[in-house]
Amino acid sequence: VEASIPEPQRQAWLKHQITGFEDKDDFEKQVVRHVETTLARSMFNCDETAAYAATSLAFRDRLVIEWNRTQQRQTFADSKRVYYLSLEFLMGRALDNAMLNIGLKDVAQSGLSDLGFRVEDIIQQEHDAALGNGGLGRLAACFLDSLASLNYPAWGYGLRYRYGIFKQEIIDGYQVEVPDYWLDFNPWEFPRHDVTVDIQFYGSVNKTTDDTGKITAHWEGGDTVRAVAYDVPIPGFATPSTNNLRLWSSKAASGEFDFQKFNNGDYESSVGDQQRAETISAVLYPNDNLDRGKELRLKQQYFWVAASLYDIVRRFKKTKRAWREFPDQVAIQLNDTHPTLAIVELQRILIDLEGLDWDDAWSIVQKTFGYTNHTVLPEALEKWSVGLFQHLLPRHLQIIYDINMYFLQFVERSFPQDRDMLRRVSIIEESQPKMVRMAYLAIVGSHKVNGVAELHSDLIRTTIFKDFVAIYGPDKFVNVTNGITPRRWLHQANPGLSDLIASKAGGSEHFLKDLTLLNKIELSVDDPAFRKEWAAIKLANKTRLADYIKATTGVEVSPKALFDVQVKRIHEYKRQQMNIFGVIHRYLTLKAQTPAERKKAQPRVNIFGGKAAPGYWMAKQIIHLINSVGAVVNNDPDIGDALKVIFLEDYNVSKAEMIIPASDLSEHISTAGTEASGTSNMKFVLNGGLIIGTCDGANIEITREIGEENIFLFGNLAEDVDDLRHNHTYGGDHKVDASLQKVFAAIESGTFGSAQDFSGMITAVRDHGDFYLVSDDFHSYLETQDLVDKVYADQETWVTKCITSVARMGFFSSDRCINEYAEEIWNIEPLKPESAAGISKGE
Ligand code: 9GP
Repeated sequence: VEASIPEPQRQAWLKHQITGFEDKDDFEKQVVRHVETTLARSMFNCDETAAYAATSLAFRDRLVIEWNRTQQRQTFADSKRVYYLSLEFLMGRALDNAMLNIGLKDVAQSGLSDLGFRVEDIIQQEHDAALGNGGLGRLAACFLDSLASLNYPAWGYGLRYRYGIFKQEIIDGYQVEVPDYWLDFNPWEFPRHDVTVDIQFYGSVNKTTDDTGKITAHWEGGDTVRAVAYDVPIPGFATPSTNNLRLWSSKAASGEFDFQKFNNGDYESSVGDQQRAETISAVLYPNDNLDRGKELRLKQQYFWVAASLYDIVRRFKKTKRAWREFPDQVAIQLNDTHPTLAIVELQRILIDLEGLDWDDAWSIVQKTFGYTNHTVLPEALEKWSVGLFQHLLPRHLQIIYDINMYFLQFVERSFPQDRDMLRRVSIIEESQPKMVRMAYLAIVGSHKVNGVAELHSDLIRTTIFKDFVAIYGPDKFVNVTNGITPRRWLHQANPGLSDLIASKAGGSEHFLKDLTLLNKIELSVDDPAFRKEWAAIKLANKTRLADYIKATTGVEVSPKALFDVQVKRIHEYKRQQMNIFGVIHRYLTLKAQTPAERKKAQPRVNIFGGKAAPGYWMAKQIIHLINSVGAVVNNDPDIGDALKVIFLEDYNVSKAEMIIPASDLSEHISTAGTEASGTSNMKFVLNGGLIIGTCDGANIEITREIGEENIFLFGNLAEDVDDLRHNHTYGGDHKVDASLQKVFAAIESGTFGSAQDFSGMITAVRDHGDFYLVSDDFHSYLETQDLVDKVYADQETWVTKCITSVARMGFFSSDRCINEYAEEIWNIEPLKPESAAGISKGE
């Protein structure tokens, strides 16, 4: 029964409409109130943590008011919404973002100063919300920012992991994983203990036939786990629109604990059900671009999509529309294959629970879903064994078999007698054991499939999904090149540069909403005052990072050196190994020089950061080598400032906000054809750094936008990769470049500690086929790095390149990207705050 205030009493409610603080005085009042009442403290024991909590709560109050209004507006407008299903949302910190998006950071700054705090220190108190691994999760977070900023009616759905991605410590040069207790205090979420869904697992299927001969399946028995909603408000920039991110947490459906067992003295197992249930949302799987096929992961996926769909369907049913109108009201985007079960779950709801015919239901399903593919790496493409499915989700497996049967019959009609085609495209792989191919299921169940950069979209059309293009025609496969939110990645991360740009590009409210306005700064490229300020901002950002490096690693680096940065997940395909081999080559070259020659060399600081999946042995070896090289180089008196090698511990979103603005050169050097897009490449260029990169992912479009003369490209092309690999293994002509051999010799002679520790990295290149083509690209990598040194020596040219590049980065806003999704895939319209009127019917 919906609670609603009777008409005569509404006046009293309206009279007391709450508003958030508007000015400094109001803000201070709210902070003091929260310190004294919500936190039960006083000015005598208000430390920075308490001040952070109270400030967040003051901002949260404001957000919640707008958030309620936005939800009411959306419900009242009753227009189509998009639901973004992502197993990862790498949100980072919320307070700074809320201050800037609402536009009251200066109020907070002076208010906090009155109360005895510095806003920068308060912001630093917040723990990152690290519910993601890398680019995929951060993209989802940028999309939420754009959806709210552009006023789209949109919800995100994810899991509320009790432990996000692990915290990385470096001990004796090795990565050590430590749990991330991020939920200790989190003012940004609202538990909705009244919004729960019971989710079924295991059990069996019974079929019954009614008088008309209609067969209905009943999924019975098994276990039930309860999903509890936690809502996170997502503020738009310079708009009151505040969207919702709903994260599900698991708990036992059967109550807190088994009283019977407890009374019998069996204390441990009395809480067993509760613990088992909570395990589902306990941890984020720490793999980036790797699928391991674990049962708990499949459980997480079903738990999350079933709860989300229940919620979406419940909301739709309140509108009392006919089912066929579902796709006019609901668009669901699958962020990678992780939520693909949603396709099966919706079909199950429609046929088993709502009694629709298969065909009617399936047509609704296909019109509702869109699928984004984020990788072509085979090890990242999800497959689940049929046996596991049968055990965990028996009814879903039956539906998958039916989906596959109808799909293969459809294929057979267009490609009669082409048995090999049927085998190739079947959702069920006829292997031992049989596997369900989730990407194929996602394609078959969606009306659009998109890649995330032009090269990647071309590759999926011509390689992994080629047969599906032949089956469905080319229109189903589209490209939407990724983007980043300039609010976090420029305005928040680099306020100095943001303000300078704003002074030329029509003010921050304008250019941060329409990033193409960046092109206005190209007019100032020759303006000496502008250039001077530009360089000063970069130097200040580098100095800040240098201080941080000194404080955390003890190594002193000169802000005048060229800062060369590679921060991202550690992965062989991203080729941090090639980077560190290049650093070793530089070290050996410097060592062979006279002191006078060394003095002339361009000083560099090579900065690395990134986590290795705990079970990824080679990635951990790469981290160890970087640290071992650093230990030698940084302490070699011959070298001094000419070269420093730094590994920054525990790379995450808030550290990225500090590191990226301080970069002169960043490395995006994946083997061509392996990095679907990359998004940090966009962040670095937007912050006035140049990039060295391969012709891969979005590097190609960045080059197209900023001009070839402003990027350092090198290496083999994607189209040549297969042949090169083939030749390595079968051609007998795999020669390792002479300078790389010298690098290997130095490692093997023990220059950086026990050679054995790094033998895997060397043999992978020299003896095991060099799958990632390090040896093939090494020479042109070194040449290009030499070119970087030369160009950097001429600071005037360098600064011109940086300014010009930033001016041309407008295309890479996630706003552009979201507008493309809205138009080409979701068919949704923004809902501007002014257009709404009326009172809510309740969400
Ligand atoms: O590896 C891609 C990365 O290139 C891309 O930028 C990101 C967002 O589209 O997705 C990553 N893919 C995955 O993490 C797994 O598919």
